[in-house]
Amino acid sequence: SWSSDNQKFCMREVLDTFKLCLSPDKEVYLEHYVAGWRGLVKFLNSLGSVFTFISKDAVSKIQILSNFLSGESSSQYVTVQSMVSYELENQLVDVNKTGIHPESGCRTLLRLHRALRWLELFLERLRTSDKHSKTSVMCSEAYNESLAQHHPWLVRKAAGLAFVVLPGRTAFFEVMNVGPPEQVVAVLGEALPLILEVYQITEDLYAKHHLLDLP
Ligand code: 1PX
Repeated sequence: SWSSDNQKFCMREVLDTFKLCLSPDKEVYLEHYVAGWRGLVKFLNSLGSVFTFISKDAVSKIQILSNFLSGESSSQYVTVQSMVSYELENQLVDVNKTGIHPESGCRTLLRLHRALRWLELFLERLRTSDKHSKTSVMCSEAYNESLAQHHPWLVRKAAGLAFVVLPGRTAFFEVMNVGPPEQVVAVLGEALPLILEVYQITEDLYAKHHLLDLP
């Protein structure tokens, strides 16, 4: 996400990572999923320290999944599908909500999966916005429709305060570093269907295995 020549962040590269997530038979590669989030966190960090409490949580989840990816059972963590089968078959998931296995891959990925829904809603708003639209409004609408439903009051409050200081649309597009607004719109239009597909495949998989409300 940081191009080597000028060391500037580029959102196009991050969004491309999500395209790499889908295997030919529509499984979701965990490695690219995690890499996509890593890129998004870099972007978030470049927006300022107000967002640190958000990026810290994302980083800790990325770290948990990275540890599985490079751990002794790494071959079980190639795709989200293989992770779910492996963790369920080996009773590594807190399905009975007894507090064991608080850091399973399944529950950790679920948090990022819910955040991916926020991302999709936010990017869709950005894509269809005009120069008078406010990023803070787009962001909080997307949040209220998705992640907020899983967060306690205090987190919602803190998130709301952070959204207020988001840069305006013009500055935001500049930080994305994909070119003029028309180019941003085109890049978003290309990436969104892929993000949506990754989201939907994960959602269906989790629904099938009754994993959508893992503690
Ligand atoms: C072109 C635009 C790109 C924007 C990229 C921004 C990347 C944002 C990354 C956000 C990742 C958030 C992950 C949150 C996971 C979560 O829900 N964690 C909670 C539950 O975890 P637990 O382990 O306790 O069950 C945790 O409580 C979260 C705490 C931190 C607050 C989360 C607020 C999320 C707001 C999401 C919107 C980010 C705003 C970015 C503005 C651009």
